[in-house]
Amino acid sequence: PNPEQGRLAQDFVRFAVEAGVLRFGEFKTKAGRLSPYFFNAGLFDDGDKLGRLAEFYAKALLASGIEFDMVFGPAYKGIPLAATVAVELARRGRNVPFAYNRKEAKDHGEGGTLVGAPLQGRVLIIDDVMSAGTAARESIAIIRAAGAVPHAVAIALDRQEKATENGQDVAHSAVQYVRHQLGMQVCAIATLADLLLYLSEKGGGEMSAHHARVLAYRQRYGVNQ
Ligand code: OMP
Repeated sequence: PNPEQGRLAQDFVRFAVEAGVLRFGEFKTKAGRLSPYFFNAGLFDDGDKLGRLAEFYAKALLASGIEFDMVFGPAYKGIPLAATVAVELARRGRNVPFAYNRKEAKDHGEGGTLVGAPLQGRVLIIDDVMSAGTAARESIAIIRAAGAVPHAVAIALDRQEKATENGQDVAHSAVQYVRHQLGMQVCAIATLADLLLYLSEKGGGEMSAHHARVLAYRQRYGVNQ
């Protein structure tokens, strides 16, 4: 990662901690792990925070050089993310079509489960966090079924932990799987490594304690980068 991306990642971790979106304590993850930290993107809960979040995604995406023809927001949490990032990209001179899915098919009106621009070309999925990779698989299936190409994924946080397959831990992370097995590009604003760097640089009693716990968690569930 270049210095500019490293700085953006540190700014983002600080923003997420100060906004109370990234918290420390004891949390159960979707995969059933007991985590000393949790990133809850639903807590970007006012216009200012959502706008700043979208700015981080747009900056990270533009710096990554990843090419894409449109953005897709997976229901539910990806929808406001993709919408606000599409607005921010347009503001920065990169106006692209936007679409999202419903979780339930509608049997009247416009029908179907897809809303917005038709899914076509190289699609960028915008989501919050990737841990074990369950959510990403669903979006990929939707995009393929529509005849478009699932080309890239943008997330706020890559937890860099072992994916699970049939309930078993495997050696690679979900992001590594998406990159190497599916051949897609992944842009993460920040990673677990960025969070550890932030905690170690902050130092002090409380932050050192968080750092130790997050490090222990990485030793147990983390992957080699
Ligand atoms: P996967 O779908 O297994 O990759 O897990 C990602 C999902 O886990 C997110 O969309 C959230 O629902 C949830 N999650 C977080 O939001 N933040 C975290 O820090 C950790 C998780 C998680 O449960 O792993």
